[in-house]
Amino acid sequence: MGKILIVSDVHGDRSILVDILNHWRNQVDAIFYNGDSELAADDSVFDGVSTVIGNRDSDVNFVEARSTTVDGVTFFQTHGHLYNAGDFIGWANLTDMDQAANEAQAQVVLFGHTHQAGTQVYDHKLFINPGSTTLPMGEYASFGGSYAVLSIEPQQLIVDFYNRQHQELPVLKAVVNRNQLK
Ligand SMILES: [Mn+2]
Repeated sequence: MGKILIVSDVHGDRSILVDILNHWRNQVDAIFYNGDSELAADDSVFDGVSTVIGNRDSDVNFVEARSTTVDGVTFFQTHGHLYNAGDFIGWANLTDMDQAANEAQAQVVLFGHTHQAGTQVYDHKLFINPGSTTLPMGEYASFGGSYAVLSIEPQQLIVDFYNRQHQELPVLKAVVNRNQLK
């Protein structure tokens, strides 16, 4: 069973990223950071971390998107602005990311950009936005910032969300049967 840490949109708040990584590094098999760090791509905080570029990142050494397979699950990771994720009424516009995820043959899409924590199953894929650690928006902004941990189980994918104090946010928890996914 694999565990994946997912963080996004720290917007220069390097210390919370260090804190989250220190808390989880030895408990997870992979770490995804979904953009808008406003840090350098070669910052040591990103050692062993899969990163992508956000609309507020100036370092062109960040890549636009990645597809990565962990424990038999293929992930499509991108910030979201290059796929119009922010053109939405509600949580996020998923259609353009969905098309790219089809090309990557991904089962899970990881993004950020909207700063709105949540999950959705759409077109047989699980979309996960961990929210922003630092500038949360939308329905769950009152939690003060969030990140997510995905557990890969044989029959299910389980997404748990946490606040900046590493306390679980049960209202955001999602359990998805893998037979719903491609
Ligand atoms: Mn952002």
